[in-house]
Amino acid sequence: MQLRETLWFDPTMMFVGGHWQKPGCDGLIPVEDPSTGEQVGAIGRASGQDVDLAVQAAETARAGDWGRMAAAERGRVLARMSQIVLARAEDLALIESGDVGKPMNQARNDAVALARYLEFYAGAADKLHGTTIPYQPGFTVYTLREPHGVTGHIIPWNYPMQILGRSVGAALAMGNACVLKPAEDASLSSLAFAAIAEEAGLPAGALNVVTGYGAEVGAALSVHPGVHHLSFTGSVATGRRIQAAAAGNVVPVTLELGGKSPHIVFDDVDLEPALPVLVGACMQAAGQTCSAASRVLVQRGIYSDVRDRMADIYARLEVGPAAENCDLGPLVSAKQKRIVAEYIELGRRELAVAAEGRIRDDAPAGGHYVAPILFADVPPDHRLAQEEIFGPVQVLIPFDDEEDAIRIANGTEYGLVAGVWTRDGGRQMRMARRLDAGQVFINNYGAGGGVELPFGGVGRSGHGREKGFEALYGFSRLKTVTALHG
Ligand code: TXE
Repeated sequence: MQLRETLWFDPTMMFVGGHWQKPGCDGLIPVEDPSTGEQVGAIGRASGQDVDLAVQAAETARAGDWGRMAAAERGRVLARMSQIVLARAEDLALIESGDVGKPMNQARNDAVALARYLEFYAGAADKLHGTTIPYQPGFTVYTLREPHGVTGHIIPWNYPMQILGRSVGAALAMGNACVLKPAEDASLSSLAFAAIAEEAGLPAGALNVVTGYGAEVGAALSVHPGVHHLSFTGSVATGRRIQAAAAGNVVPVTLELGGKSPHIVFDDVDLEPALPVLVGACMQAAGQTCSAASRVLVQRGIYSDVRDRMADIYARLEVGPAAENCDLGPLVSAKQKRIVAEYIELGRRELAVAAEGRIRDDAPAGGHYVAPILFADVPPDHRLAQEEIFGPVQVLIPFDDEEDAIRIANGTEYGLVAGVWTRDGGRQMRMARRLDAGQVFINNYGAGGGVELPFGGVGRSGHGREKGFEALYGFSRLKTVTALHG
């Protein structure tokens, strides 16, 4: 089925104050099919004035029906949204797959994950509350957990449904009114989400979706004085800009900025179940994953065995059009392909290639396909072992012992996720404590899974936590009430 036929809303409209409206300026942004490189549609190109309208609509919602709604009722609306997402999961998967180039099986997972986020936050909406605090005689002191007000959400193109689920889902559960700015490369699922919110009866203005370029719409949203909290997932460079903008208005900001996450494989591990996870944790979404395990650190005694067995897996990896259940689809854009290709060229010049996957013969010539590649014996300070590539590129690094592994694993600017593979219980605990990362997996890896699990980084990977119950603290503020009653 064609992408265009799957859309049940007009993608050139933005969703503001409960209405589908044409952005103020006349421009459109082309929608490209990454599998063919062909234009398959267009979205609206909003401006700073449209952001103003969206923020005003959000403010009106929070002063009105949405702001007055009981927490349990907010939860019911989110639950209805979750059910509609599930009912429309196949359409959502087709939309996402066509828009960002994700194989259908992975896009289906994203749709189900979005439903699960909404389900989780539906149940959590009336569970977070304040406390009473013992103070001096004659006083009653308690805290109130309140929404920030208007929250701004700027999201990237790699997992739009999952990221809006964890971010907007939690913000709505706490009673905030949201303005969502999806990436210009991947706005269709956010617009579909707006249509679902409308169908579920979310009060007008509680969710506003404004499509457009980062430098126009994203920048306007991040400096807007009517926004009380900003949540951003994307590059470090843009994250810095958003943090600086948030500083101007003195509003809190949650930043999730990617990583260079390590898998650390000790020589006591059962390799058979570990190997496909080591590879899959980087090939998911063709490596365009913030938590991609792009560095594989292997203890020297088993290093050559792991390298050879990973090479066997790589030789079977197939890259193909997104409409199919290939291991990898195309990258999202020509720009992303260019960035990744430059890293691969650098690696070919300076490093040893351990293995490569294959682009299928039927992959259309105009698509943004990149064959996965594994580099061996990579010095830990090499650019390919330090910089986020955001493509299907993994590096193998040998290490001697625990101390060496910690030094290498913690030796980048990032700290999002880490995987530790060992049967030694003491070592598992020591490593989990010493790794600079927001999340550590022991004998498994799957940062995308588990909506219950708090997620976020340290260092250049950002700060603040999304997902799980923890996100609700971030999307709310605490008020202390001190009453003197004699
Ligand atoms: O990111 P940007 P890009 C990394 C990854 C990738 C690189 C570049 O390494 O190769 O970033 O990707 C909006 N003010 N990640 O250029 O620019 C933009 O419209 C406000 C990691 O796509 O950060 C989009 O909605 N907003 C990451 C969002 O920011 C602005 C996921 C992300 O775009 C803006 C994506 C501005 N001045 C890329 N400029 C992860 N953590 O998973 C852009 N935007």
